[in-house]
Amino acid sequence: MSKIMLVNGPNLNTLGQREPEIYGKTTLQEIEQTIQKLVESAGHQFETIQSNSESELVGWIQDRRGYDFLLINAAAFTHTSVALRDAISFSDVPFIEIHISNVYKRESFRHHSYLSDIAIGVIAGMGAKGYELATFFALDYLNSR
Ligand code: CA2
Repeated sequence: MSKIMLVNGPNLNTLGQREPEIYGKTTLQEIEQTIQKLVESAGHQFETIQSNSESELVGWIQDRRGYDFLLINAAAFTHTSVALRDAISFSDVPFIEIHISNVYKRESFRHHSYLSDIAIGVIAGMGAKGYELATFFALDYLNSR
């Protein structure tokens, strides 16, 4: 049995409430429930966190030992946080970077990510479905280890 962690960064707790033309209408709770079902029905363990605090996310990634795969939408911290990059890098856990919107169609400051070059892969622009696609990849990856 493997352990898959879903991590969501700042403001994603308000998903579904504002800017539905960019982020859709699905709430974070709905996303978490969908991913939990996918992971648990494949026989793996699931844990999730959302935080608006960079320090809390770094601490959480440092403290949780024994997880096998990370699914992360670091939201705005994707474009700003060397600290989050270092924490993920030191944890040495394979991960997929997820973005609901297509960041490359948006402002240029969203085009750079501190995570992409150390991720297994990146999913962007597929809405909330991107979380499911990343989970299918993670399950396949863990099964073929
Ligand atoms: O597209 C994504 O998933 C992002 O990671 C979302 C971040 C943004 O800073 C990244 O560039 C791309 C923003 C998350 C804000 O969440 C909201 C939720 C509801 C309404 C408005 C924003």
